[in-house]
Amino acid sequence: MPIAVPLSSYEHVPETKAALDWADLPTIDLSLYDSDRAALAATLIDAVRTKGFFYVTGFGIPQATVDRQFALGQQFYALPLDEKLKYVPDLDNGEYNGYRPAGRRVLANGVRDRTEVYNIPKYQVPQEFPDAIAANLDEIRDFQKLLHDRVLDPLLTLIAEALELPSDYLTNIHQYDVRTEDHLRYMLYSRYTPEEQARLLAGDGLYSQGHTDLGSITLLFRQPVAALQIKDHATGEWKWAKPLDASLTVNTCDALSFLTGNYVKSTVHRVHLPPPDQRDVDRLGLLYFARPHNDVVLSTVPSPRLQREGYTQNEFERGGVQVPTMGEFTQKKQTWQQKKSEAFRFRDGEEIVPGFKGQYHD
Ligand SMILES: O=C(O)CCC(=O)C(=O)O
Ligand SMILES: [Fe+2]
Repeated sequence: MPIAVPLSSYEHVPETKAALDWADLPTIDLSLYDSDRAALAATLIDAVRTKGFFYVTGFGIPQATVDRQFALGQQFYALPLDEKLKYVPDLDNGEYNGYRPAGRRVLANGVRDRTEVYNIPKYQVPQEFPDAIAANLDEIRDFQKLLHDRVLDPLLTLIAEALELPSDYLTNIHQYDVRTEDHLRYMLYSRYTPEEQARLLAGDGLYSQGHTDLGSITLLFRQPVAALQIKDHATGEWKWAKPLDASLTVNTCDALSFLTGNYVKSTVHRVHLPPPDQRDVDRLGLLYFARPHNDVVLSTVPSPRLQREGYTQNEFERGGVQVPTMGEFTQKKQTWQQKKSEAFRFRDGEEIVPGFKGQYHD
């Protein structure tokens, strides 16, 4: 019987004083969901068309609840490596729930990555947990459910309404009570040595290469260590995503782009070495990856708005190839992105499924 472990409260590091080129991102204030739905839907659809990243505020989850999740993540990463290694899934074959140790990727100038990932799926997926997590599992489940109820369902409803689909069209294929590939993630980017930092900065300076996420929507909790950068769809410029109080940073991803005939963009983003005043801290992230049900075929949805605007086919349909299901696409892309690499930009440009290539983005 696991013993409940008292969690120290999580201390966020101070914000950077560096003058960075911040992205100008729209905000969706979900406290207006009941009073100003149509305006919110219009702002949101424009955001996911033109920016791909946006802030969400007013979702009604107290910061203390969020900070408990950061504390749990911190507690997990404080476990001895041997203990964490007991929870590594078959990463080379696309399994991802559990622990992914650092050092599987080669970054600029041969530096090995220092990024650890721990993924916790929804309750339907069997998983073994270390005591520190098992003792707090009810709270983690409640948090996953809260994210569905307070954030994902409203956002998916707004997107469906903007596309002139039935309001529940997208929530019906993203149900909390259906087993899916959704997961909560604690992610730790440990600091690099000064010598490694210099080697990274002599190259592209990146912790992780420009990429898109594979599901429908990714939720990223406020992370005071500046590192996330996003690529502006219109100008192609990279900008820093500013940590904004009491907010989520949200991006739309591959599956939602497929489902909307590429009307919604799959946002390109990357993680850069933080500015000098935050370079020597360990950066802990808290994320939730939402994905449609595994049996959903990723074909363009019958939206009057998409039909009017001429977005009736995604890359699979245009290419006349078989349209994958979410389950097939997940397994293939996870396998592509998780393979242990011995070289920088391993497998760049490789076809993941007919009609879709795995790419790093500059
Ligand atoms: O750490 C971040 O800010 C983003 C992480 C990310 O892009 C990912 O895990 O897919
Ligand atoms: Fe990502």
